[in-house]
Amino acid sequence: MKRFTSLLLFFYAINFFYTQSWERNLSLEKWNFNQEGKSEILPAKVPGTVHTDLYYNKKIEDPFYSDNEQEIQWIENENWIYTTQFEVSKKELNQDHIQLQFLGLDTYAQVFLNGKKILAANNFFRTWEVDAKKHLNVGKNDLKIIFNSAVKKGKEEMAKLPYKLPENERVFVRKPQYQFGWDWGPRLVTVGIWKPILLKFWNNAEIISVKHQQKINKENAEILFNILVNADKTGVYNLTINKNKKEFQLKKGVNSLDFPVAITNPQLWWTHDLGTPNLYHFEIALAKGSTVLNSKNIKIGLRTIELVQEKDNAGKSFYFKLNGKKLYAKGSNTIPLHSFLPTVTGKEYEKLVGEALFANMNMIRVWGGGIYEDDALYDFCDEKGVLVWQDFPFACAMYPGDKDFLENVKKEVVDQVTRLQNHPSLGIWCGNNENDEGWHNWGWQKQLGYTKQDSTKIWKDYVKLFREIIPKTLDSVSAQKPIYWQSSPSNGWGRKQAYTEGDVHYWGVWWGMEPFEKYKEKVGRFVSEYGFQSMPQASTFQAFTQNLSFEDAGVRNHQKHKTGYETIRTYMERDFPVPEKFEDFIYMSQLVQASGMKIAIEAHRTSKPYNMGSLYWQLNDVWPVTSWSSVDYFGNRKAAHFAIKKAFEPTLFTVDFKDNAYKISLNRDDEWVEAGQLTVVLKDFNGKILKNWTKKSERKSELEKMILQINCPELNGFDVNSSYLELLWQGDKEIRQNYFFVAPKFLNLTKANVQIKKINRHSIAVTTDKLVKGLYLENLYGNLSDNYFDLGAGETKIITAPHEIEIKNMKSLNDFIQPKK
Ligand code: BMA
Repeated sequence: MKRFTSLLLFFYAINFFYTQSWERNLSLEKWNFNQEGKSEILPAKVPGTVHTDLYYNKKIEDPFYSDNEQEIQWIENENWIYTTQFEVSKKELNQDHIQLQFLGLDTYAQVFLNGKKILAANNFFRTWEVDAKKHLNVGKNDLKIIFNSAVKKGKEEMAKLPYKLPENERVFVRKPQYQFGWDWGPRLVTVGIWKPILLKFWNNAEIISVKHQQKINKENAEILFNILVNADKTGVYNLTINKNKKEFQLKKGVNSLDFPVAITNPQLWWTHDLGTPNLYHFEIALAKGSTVLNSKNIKIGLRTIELVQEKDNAGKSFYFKLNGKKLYAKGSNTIPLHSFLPTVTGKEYEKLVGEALFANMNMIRVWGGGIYEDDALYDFCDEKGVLVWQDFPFACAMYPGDKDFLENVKKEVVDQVTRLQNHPSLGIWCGNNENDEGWHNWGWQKQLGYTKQDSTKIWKDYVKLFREIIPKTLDSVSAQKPIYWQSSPSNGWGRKQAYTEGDVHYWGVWWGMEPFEKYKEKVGRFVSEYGFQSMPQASTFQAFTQNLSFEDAGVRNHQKHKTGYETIRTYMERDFPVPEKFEDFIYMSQLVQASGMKIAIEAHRTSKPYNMGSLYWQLNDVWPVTSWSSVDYFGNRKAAHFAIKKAFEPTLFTVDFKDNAYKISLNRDDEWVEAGQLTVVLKDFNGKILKNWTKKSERKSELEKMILQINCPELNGFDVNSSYLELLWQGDKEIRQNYFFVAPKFLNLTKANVQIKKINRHSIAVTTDKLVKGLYLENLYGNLSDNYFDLGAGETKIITAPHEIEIKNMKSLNDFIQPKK
């Protein structure tokens, strides 16, 4: 972050000398804060939050530790004042235009410059710009921001309505909804300056925004830039885009300039699995004569994207076409990276996208209870070829429909769509998360005692917001028509249509307590959520408690689902041994989650093209917690993450047991295979080969031709509890997978002698004398290339890591299973 800041400073300095516009980052000044009505003034970190500031000043304990969360709820009801003093030079004050730009204020902020109120902000997601010149002095200037309690504001608004909207005051407040508490996150309703404050100087004219449209043909493409320029003086100006230069006669005020740029031999932007995510870099400079006034850099990816919904026998398709090619979406849902967003650095976004890539994902869904993400997230997705499904930040509730609220949302949409629309990774915008499903399926009308009139009004407000205001504003701001989907999911998981059209959040597993096997039946056209919780590794628990026990207040507080631990236990009992010790229970909970995710993803992928997308819930965490994540708060990959990676591989085996036979087939994203051989070996746990089957294909052939069927009588005489199938594909690639006939708790596993040999600092070789299942290697220094894997007797597996490997502990399912006599 530091390096980033100095780079920024360097950039500002360059701008200062060569252009007529520059910015100063006021976040770098010395800031103080205090609680309104209290005299103690403390240093503050900007950007930041009041919670982190109180913590850095030792006024509160670590909000994430144990159940400290409960102790610090008072903060949300107070008002907080942030102040700074900054110098302005004579030269600076001589500039024609000086503006204060607030890139993110959380949320109800009254801003005073030298005692004059210059802004009343009321939306976390908006950016604010104020003419400051007339209020500034040469020398010292005072900036003061009073943050009013968002909770109190929300409650005031709530009291104005004759009915109660689900959920609580959060729906009245344009602020990340997860901060009010979620089933994986604490309630930490912050206030503060969450993004930098800039002091901008410009003369003559400045670029306000850059949008673009694309026309792509085989041999050439055209990018039609649309650039908004605010000119202060009429006259002739010129715009340069890379090497292309054009003159424009500008009028005073806002000018909309079109600037086509031709591209020969266009290289398209693809997701990483379908091709290369090619990007074109453009520098756009506005000049008067030879003086550059203002410049902007953007990266553009040439691509088309469609959401195909065609009627078919079952209902309606739901899939994306990227550059005319069908895309099977493999991915996850992301939530914000932290409860305190300003602590998140670019590096962490890089890691998040890195984990998506590690697990073979080509899409992430930025979920509606969070935020419009940081530029860094979309930049990495552009670069790495990952599509983004972006929800507008509304979730699991109904929202008000008064004029002020709607107007506020409209402006928010303008700001955010303007900021994000050039990213090739941004594939689809979605109105909200589960509001529609909630309204039609969660019984709010009854619970909250609505009259018919109330219901009509609330639904009308929904329609207005999500079917009119948001899509219309989105369209009007976008240079190219974007894809808009009104709500995710389109139908609740209890309804038939959920599986025949649109997208579905299938929560029969977990919420409905249905067995994992149900994943095979409940396959929708595009499953945009499904998931199962697991506990994070012991070291993550140790970050917030010293007492690893279910009775511990911290352990309880770091599980936000009412029956979370019981649900994990119930599923564990079905298929796995249930260990006594807390740390072993953690390990087993991860295997349970991994097995569920494997079943789900395989069910989805084998249903292709009926199903064309599988986004599990959820990739990451906002704090250390037991949740549905596959990577914990500290970045540790859970067992599920490795299982997901394998299930999302471009080629995988699937085994279908039907009509007394095992059908073994290859599943590939491209629907055919090169010449190769399929081998199935029946082995016992000591590595003895009991039987084998092969199928050869001489030529490139369709997948259907590569199915190997083993009829049950062929397995007669073998013990299914003590043997397994080793599946091997040798073709363009070599792929190996194991298939077990029974659930882990029925396997006759025995103690194995696992040996680890260090090859060098970054790699080890693992061997075993007997089949070892779910082998967990606890590395002192972080994630490994594989973990929680099975290893057959006599096999060797090489494990690598970019950092040091030092295995301090091992666990496997073998440790927990008593062999049947
Ligand atoms: C989904 C999400 C979240 C929630 C998750 C787990 O439906 O949209 O609201 O955290 O379920 O319950």
